[in-house]
Amino acid sequence: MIRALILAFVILALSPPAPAAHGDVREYHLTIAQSDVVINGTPRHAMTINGTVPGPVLRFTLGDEAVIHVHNTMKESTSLHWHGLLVPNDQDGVPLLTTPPIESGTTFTYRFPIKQTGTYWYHSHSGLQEQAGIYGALIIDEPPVAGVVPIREEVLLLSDWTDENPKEVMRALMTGNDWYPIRKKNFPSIFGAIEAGAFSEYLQREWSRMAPMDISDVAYDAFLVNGQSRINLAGAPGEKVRLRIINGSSATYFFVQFAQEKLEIVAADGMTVEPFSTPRVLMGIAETYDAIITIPGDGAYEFRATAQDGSGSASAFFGSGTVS
Ligand SMILES: [Cu+2]
Repeated sequence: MIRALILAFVILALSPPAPAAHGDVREYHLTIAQSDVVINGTPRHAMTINGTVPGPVLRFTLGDEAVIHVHNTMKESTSLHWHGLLVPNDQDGVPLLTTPPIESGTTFTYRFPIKQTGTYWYHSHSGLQEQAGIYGALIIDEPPVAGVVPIREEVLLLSDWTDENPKEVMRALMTGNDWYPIRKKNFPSIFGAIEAGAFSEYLQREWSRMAPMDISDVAYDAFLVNGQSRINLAGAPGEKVRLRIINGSSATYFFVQFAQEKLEIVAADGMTVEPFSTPRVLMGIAETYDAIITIPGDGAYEFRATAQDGSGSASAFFGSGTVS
């Protein structure tokens, strides 16, 4: 009896530990600063994460423990909010509501378990800092399956850029003047309205004090994909690529499309959906879509995100050579 117990004990002691049910601790260091970034060839003043706009892609696997150290080198307080993630309330990053603000010159460490998969993003939840550049993609993978090689992926983070101080943008919007419509050249003329037989509609709108064209209120200086208006990515004829598209803009809905091809939508806001094909998608602010594209042939094929009001676009070209 005792010998059997000792034997059982020895076997237990020698057997390898069972694989952990949960993954690794994934640690990131993010430094938030006020610095210049080059957008479309021009240096512009921004708020950056690790020196760039957008910040780095944070990548996790289901079951990981996220440990994210945020160092604030700015003169003002900041925060990071994990958009769409299920996290403990005190890690949600909404200052003065769930998490204390990260004061100037201090570090805060966010710590939460990764309990879901899919395409998400993170952004400052302090004042108007998100408009100034504090945002990035956050991607969570399924644990790898033996023998399954996932297709290539590209994260496409869309955003809108203004050279104005975001506080000035807010001030212009609050005064209800026509500064942005004039800049976008969609300011209606009273004579044009009379000519079109729409004088009463013109007066009605004037009375309501609404902006003349209400699709988008701000005139932006650029629309961006991964921080530039035009980027080039690899692509081979026949290759399938999974796009993780994120609308990280402040005030812009985007129509997204891929050359003359269809997008096969496989996930929305991080959740897998029954796949369907569509020529284009209108993405609201903060929405994410996963779309599979097939590069049709030789040459460069354009993924384009067009601002809903038609005032500009951002493009990612897949493949090289002649644009098809
Ligand atoms: Cu958000």
